[in-house]
Amino acid sequence: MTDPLIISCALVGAELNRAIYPPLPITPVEIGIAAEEAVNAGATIIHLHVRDKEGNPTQSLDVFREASEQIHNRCKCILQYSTGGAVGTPLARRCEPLTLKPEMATLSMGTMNFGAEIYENSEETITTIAHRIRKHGIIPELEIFDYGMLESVNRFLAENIIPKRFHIDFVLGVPGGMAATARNLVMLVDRLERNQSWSVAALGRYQLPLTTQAITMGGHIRVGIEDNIYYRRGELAKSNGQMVARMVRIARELERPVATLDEAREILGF
Ligand code: KMH
Ligand code: ZN
Repeated sequence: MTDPLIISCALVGAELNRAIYPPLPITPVEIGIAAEEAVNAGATIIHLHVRDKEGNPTQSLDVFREASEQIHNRCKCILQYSTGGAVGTPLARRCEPLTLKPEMATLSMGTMNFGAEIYENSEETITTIAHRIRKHGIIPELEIFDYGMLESVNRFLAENIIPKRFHIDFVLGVPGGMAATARNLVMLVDRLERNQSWSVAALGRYQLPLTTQAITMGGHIRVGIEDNIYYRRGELAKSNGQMVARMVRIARELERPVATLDEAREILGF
């Protein structure tokens, strides 16, 4: 039987600003409110990036702590910290918030062009972040931007670098990574072990079709402003909650139940 659908919401990311998306949640209070809306709409995982007082991306432990408190005071969810941060964030800084021991954290599985920039995830970087994740008993979400990164997972597993329990997220449509096409998603999923939990996050206009495809394939989904600011062509999304609510409606039509928090924790192997 297909597992209930885990919906993850990526609230803010590191690449956007208010000139691009005016309602972007920036302060810990705004991030807390955005998380509450997303969770009330049906999300069980909040993928978390935070911003400093000027609105710039930061991996500051203090800001992660503040935002996490704001979220936990408002709603119950699995917090998933980003260890990717923004392109160019130094390794030590990327790891900093992990000492707060969130339930989940991301682990990007390879270096890539990221638009005009280079998103650095050398073997040393992956190994260092993976070590911290293991040390704190965090469940990693392996971020797969390209097919070769999926191939690397087995190598890092064999070398005992990444823990045995992990979730896989295919992030498709980054310029420099794998395109967000239906065929690519099928090809990636075909490479997985049968019981491996996976989700898809697709950028921009590909978010809606690829997440809908994942629902039909038995996978899980990530939506949210980090990946897509448009509700439909030419119309900015009102909020993260609005994006989650649409996927809940689609899942309902497709007769795929949406996971409760307990179900999500069980599926992810907590
Ligand atoms: N901001 C990207 C460079 C993650 O959250 O782990 C990296 C990213 C992945 O967003
Ligand atoms: Zn992210």
